[in-house]
Amino acid sequence: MLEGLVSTMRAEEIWGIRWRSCAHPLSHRFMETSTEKKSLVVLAADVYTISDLLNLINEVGPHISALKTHVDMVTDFKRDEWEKVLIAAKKHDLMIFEDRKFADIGKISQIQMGGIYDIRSWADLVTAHRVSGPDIIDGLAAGWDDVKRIGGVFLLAQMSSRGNLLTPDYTDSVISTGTSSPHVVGYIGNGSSDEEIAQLRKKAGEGRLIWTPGVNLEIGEGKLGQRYGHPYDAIKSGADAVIVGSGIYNSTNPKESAMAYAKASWDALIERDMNG
Ligand code: 5BU
Repeated sequence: MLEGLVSTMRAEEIWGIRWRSCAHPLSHRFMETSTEKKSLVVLAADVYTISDLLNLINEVGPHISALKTHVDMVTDFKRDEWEKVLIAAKKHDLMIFEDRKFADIGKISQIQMGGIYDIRSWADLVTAHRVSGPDIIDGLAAGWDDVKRIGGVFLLAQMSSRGNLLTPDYTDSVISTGTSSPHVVGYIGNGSSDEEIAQLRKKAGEGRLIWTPGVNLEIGEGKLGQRYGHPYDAIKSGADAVIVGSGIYNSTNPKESAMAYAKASWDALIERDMNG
């Protein structure tokens, strides 16, 4: 109890204006976990089987602050086996962030939160496009409501892949929707570009998280149009978490890599002025 209070105080001190400006409880949960672990790394666990997922979580769990999944990539998915992933995530105090990129109308998105994967019953956070209209967010929130859970939405405000269609005007509309919805925890930004992250932070203000994929300690072009920036630069430019996949799971030593990403991200946060 006292330990919890001390860690809350510490997160508040470290995150400063972000802590004070964000209203969604899951944004505070993320800030607490990341402060405790000194890591702003969200693991993109893009592996294909539940056992590979479990091995990866258990190896790097102490050095990451949330777990990003693509559940429809898991070839041996069974709802009861998936429970093992949930238990492993809980053991390492990781929120589960299903990168489903919902994009349909509100009512269908609500139904898609159920279905085979039943995302609403285990995901704390999901991604969504703004392209179909603002009601998608209420649809997703209704999905969680159907199972008496609370979750949060990350809207795609930018993307890391080259040639994407998320123009600055589109980003403005995303921010305006996000600002007026209590269910929007934050935005996905383009981690490969410091300038784009800085612009997004300026547009988003202080009251939402920005998480950025397209991050690798080796910057440059990735496979099939992916682009990479450095984790330190992403956080320094205004992101609150770096989403890292292959930089960790494809490395010869995932644990050491996770620690290196954690250090780069944490150092940048400490050097960033969070007093506003
Ligand atoms: P990588 O291996 O670190 O490149 O993996 C990046 C992950 O982030 C992967 O799961 C993508 O689905 C995800 N991603 C992305 O790369 N770029 C984007 O703009 C968005 C998500 Br949105």
